[in-house]
Amino acid sequence: MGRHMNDLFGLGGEPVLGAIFDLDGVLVDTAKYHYLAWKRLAQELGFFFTEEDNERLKGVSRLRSLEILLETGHCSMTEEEKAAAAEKKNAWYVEYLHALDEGALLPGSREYLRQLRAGGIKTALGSASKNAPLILERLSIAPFFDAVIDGNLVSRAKPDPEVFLKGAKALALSPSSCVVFEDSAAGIEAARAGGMRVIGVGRPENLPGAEKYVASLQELLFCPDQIWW
Ligand code: B16
Ligand code: MG
Repeated sequence: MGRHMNDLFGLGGEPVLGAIFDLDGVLVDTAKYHYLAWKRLAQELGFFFTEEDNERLKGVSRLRSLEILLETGHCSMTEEEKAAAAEKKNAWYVEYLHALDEGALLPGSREYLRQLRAGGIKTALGSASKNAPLILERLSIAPFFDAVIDGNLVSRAKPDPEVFLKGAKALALSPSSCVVFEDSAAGIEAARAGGMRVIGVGRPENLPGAEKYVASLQELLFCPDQIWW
């Protein structure tokens, strides 16, 4: 018997026709650059921001990240000061992104995208980052996406499902025929709220609610001769 297209995801059930990928933490490791920039801001504010503190910022919007940072350092700012501080952090982050090369792609990312597309699966990006276009371009992976929905196109941050619903719509697919790949708890909640299937990238204990978990996309790769269509 031939393989089912869901074998590309290791999922049973209804056929999956579209895959929506979170960017940071799923396809690419930009967390260290976010961390460097937030740590620099904390230093300016007079406190040390640890890597452990930084875990709380994953998948969270830029402004919310700043608020968490301020909470950590017991600092307060006016809305204007917050806007300026977030802009300053972003300028540093963008500066660090210039050092980004293909080595920042997480294991299996490029090959898995290639295999899905070869299998007729539509692909979209669903990221909170306003820097997603720059990152896709630096890593030469923009051509692997039929649609890119990022922080520039959404008004409600994850766990609101807006980013993924817009992704499914851009692919002209129903949410239930799409699977979302996420590395953050807020992202998993968002995908489920949108009626999508979810594969968690990371440990089940940190990411409740996904249908399946992988440590990286590499685990889902098929050998080319195993694809039947
Ligand atoms: P930016 P994702 C998220 O990307 C990051 O995980 C999160 O740490 C970051 O604060 C957020 O993007 C906003 O990013 O400051 O570049 O607009 O995981 O949703 O791809
Ligand atoms: Mg993420």
